[in-house]
Amino acid sequence: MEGALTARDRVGIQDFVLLDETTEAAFLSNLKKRFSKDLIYTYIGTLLVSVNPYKELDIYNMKQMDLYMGVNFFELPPHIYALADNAYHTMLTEFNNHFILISGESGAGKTEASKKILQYYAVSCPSTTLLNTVRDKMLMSNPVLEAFGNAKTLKNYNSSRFGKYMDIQFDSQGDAVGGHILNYMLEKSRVVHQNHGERNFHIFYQLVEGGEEDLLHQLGLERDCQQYNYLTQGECAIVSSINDRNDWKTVKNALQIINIDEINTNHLFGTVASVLHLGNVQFDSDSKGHALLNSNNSELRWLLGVDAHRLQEGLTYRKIEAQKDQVLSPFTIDHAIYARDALAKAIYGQTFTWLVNRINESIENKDSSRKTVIGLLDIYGFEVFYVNSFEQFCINYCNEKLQQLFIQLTLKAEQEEYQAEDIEWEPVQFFNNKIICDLVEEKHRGIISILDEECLRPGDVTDLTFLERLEEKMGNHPHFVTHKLADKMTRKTLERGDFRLLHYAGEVTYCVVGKRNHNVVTQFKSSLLKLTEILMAKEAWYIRCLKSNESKQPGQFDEALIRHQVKYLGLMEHLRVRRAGFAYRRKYEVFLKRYKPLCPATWPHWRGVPADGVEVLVQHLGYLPHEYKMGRTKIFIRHPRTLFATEDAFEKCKHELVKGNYTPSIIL
Ligand code: AD9
Ligand code: MG
Repeated sequence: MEGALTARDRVGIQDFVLLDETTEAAFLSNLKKRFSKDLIYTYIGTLLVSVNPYKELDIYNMKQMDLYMGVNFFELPPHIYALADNAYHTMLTEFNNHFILISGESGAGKTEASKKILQYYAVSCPSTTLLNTVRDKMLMSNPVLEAFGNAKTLKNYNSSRFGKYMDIQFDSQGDAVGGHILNYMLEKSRVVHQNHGERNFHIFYQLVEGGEEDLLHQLGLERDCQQYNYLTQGECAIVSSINDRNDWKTVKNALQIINIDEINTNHLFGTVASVLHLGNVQFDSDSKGHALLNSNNSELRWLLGVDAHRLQEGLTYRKIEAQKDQVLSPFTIDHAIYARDALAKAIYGQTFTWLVNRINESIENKDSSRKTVIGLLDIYGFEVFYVNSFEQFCINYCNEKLQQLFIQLTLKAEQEEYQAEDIEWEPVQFFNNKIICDLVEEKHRGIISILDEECLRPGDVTDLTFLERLEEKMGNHPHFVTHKLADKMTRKTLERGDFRLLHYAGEVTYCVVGKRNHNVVTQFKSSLLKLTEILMAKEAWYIRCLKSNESKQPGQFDEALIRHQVKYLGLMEHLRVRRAGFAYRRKYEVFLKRYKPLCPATWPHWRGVPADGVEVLVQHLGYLPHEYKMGRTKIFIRHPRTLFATEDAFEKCKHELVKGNYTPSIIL
């Protein structure tokens, strides 16, 4: 009977912490119930779980933003705006730095989530005309970076092929006054090669499809993607759900807003066009097997600003320094193609870096006054393809690192803190993926170190000798499988030239052929290390994005797929820790300093030790014994509602204090 149904029956539970039982089945059933009502957000305490609806929902408008502004977290249904607002207000109250870690596999909704948060801050923070300009620039950096850094993959039609960490800077009034972007390893190989069903970076198609007639003429381009080798390998240059022409207009407009002038814009598109022309450069072979530029090649004249003769030489000869002389050694066709593609990748990579630098200049705040930041981390998600190469190895390693950070900051740190504070605690078991991070990155022993050693070792080093070294050193590792062991362990065969890693999120078979790009991976490792340090110095908020189905269909809840993600993201363990634990903790000194006006015994001064003052204060406020625990240095509050009620009382009292007619009394 519909009438007898409670809200809980109809729309499920808004916070998993309040579920009757913490089983996976109950978790999934709640998620499914909510998803069927288009309720894609659910909390686990202050962590937000989001399920990709694959359809536009009317929940991201101004009205909704207004609704969530300045409202306590649990007073309204779960929403990404609530999390953004809570992070913002905590930052203002405590004047410290925060970051929002958005994770989930490819296509789960991370980039969409990060855009929603940025939009929320752009609208909700106080504004002036000057600040509006900064905000517009920050917002407009998105379409530009997506055009140059995102592409259609089999997993996601707008897949981020670079990692992005963006700091939004706020002044002490809470105004968003500037920002800074760090970018991580762009998947440059896509410029020259795309798998079947995938595309190159969006900007190429946008330029060819949307570029104005005279611009195309000036750049020597035809309005036909099929003419360009670098655009046709995936055999899907035109995709019905991607509107390259409209996106071109958006990007052009965005470039103007972020102050890239006409000259630089022309150079930028000239470079993009050069890459397309370069991809069409063909080679013939002379009688000795040396590469020659194909006589039909008219492409070189379009490679802007470069002397055609020198370029031709560079693509067909290697320059060897012999004592004081330079000797030119001719390339074979294969070498020439390799050189051409390497040049195209380098040009595109440099262009992307230039673009990020220009965006940073345009959103930078030069004022030296102290600011606090909220960092948004949106990195390429875990992915498994039919063929997985060096790029997937780096992307999946990056996801291991973020999972490790999550574990360290939540499951591990949380439990260690209870121990350190002498809070009684029943430990929760969880899978710690440190073992996989170590397998990849450990000094002298990890895969990256072995790759480094192999690349520097003199003698006949090949992809297969690298694989042999891996087998020799890693053969017994529980998360590493070579073709020798494959049958025994997983009953799935491996090709010679492949190895398999058992990642936290699933098995991935990597092909080592052509891989040994040790400088890039070593740099990537150290940039991830730096990123971890940046994040560890801030207070964390989490959004865990779940992919609802593989076919990108609205309304489809693929239970097996979602169960798998819930498992590897550690959501059940997180729930157990949250449920048994305490949502908030504050140092006694900090808690007392803020809330002492709420109690006559602590206001205006408490003369004893802070812990006793806090005890007197919370007794006065009527906290029940199960709602809090007193640790060695901190008070632990079980549910955020208790803290929010205290905070509301404080706000009221602040108001009265300002009016000068306040006497501390029981408020809760
Ligand atoms: V990847 O690791 O960059 O390949 P993401 O970033 O996790 O991946 P993305 O945010 O790009 O995925 O989302 C994929 C697609 O799902 C989007 O293009 C939308 O079509 C769809 N999506 C994601 N989130 C939402 C949402 N909140 N509402 C509606 C959404 N559609
Ligand atoms: Mg993305």
